Amino acid sequence: MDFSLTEEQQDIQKAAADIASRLLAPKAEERDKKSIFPLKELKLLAEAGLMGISVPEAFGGIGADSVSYFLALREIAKADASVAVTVSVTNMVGELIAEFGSEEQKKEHIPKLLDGSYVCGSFALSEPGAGSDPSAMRAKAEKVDGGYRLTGTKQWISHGDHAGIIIVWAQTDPSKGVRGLSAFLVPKGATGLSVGKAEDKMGLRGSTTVQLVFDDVMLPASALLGKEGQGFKLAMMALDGGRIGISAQAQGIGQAALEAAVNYAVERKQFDVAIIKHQAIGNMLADCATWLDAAEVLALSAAYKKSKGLPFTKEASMSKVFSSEKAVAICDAALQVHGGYGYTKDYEIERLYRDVRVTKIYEGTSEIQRIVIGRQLEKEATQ
Ligand code: COS
Repeated sequence: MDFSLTEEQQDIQKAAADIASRLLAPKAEERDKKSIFPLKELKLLAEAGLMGISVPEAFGGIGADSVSYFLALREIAKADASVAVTVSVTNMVGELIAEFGSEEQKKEHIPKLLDGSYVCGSFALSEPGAGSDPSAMRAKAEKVDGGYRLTGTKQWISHGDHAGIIIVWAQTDPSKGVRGLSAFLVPKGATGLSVGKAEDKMGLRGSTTVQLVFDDVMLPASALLGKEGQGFKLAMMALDGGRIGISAQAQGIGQAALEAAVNYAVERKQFDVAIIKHQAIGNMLADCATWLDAAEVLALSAAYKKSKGLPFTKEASMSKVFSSEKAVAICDAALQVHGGYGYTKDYEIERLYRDVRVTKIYEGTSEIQRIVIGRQLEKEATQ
């Protein structure tokens, strides 16, 4: 595999880094402290074309490859992980509609997702009793005259209260388990849709996470995304790509943590020398830098395969589990390097430490990623 970046990939990374450092980083701390959703910032990102980086140009996206997407998202996450989660999910929603939507669905929704009119898109798969196991899903979409009646409750929905369009998964044939799931496009403000509990989260406090309640929401037949019963595959395919996004997010947070720790360690003196000269600290930072480089290689491998249309399920899960677990370890080490100061809200590392933790949980826990990787190994050995 050739790891050199094309001119386009470098340009997109530079543009994202520039926007992230100018427009996102300066107020990331304030958004975290006051739990401010980044409405203004998302609009600016949409204007810069960064809400649909890998959505095909034919639908108004940049049409960049997954490597560019990974690089840009990592820059955004480095500045503010709360913004990155919204960019990542919106890109995932745009890609899914571009790949499986009807012509009308594409024309109707993708431009509004990308130009900021929808603010963002949401992905409503999880439920109070169905997180890692989508087969336990209770939401159902019953066929009625002219369409479907949707009922159920979705949980842990990133920015579900702001999204102009939500992809909602529901059972259309409960007797078939995951093979009876279907996906629907539900617009914000649909009659019967309400926003329930907003989670009071440990991190990513500049982003909202809500419950969505669907109480007899009537959907036209044209709201079905893909075919009936295809919902689980759509979700799994989207999550494969989404996991590259979470790798980017984890690595961006990890990079910010390492930079903060190195800067602190060269400034802070104890026993008459900068603490980076103490081997215990230098070694910790060395491990962090090594993990970040290794995580990058895994993510580039997954993104490269996705761009080339090659299978990348295993690589995406490897990248997600490694990036998130190492990023959590990096933030822990970086906080340790800051000593008591790192435990206060005066230093950025305190926010990074909180923000990073969820990367081991959402879009498939570390435990689920290992299941996926194990199954792929079995498949490779037996096919
Ligand atoms: N891409 C395309 N299709 C896939 C797929 C993928 N990555 N993974 C599974 N499928 C297909 C299978 O090929 C199978 O197709 P057939 O019906 O043609 O046989 C079907 O989906 C069912 O697959 P499988 O039997 O593997 O389903 P399981 O219920 O055993 O799935 C795991 C198990 C753990 C892989 C799945 O439930 C999972 O990923 N769970 C985590 C969900 C998650 O990430 N939740 C967080 C929500 S978003 S914050």
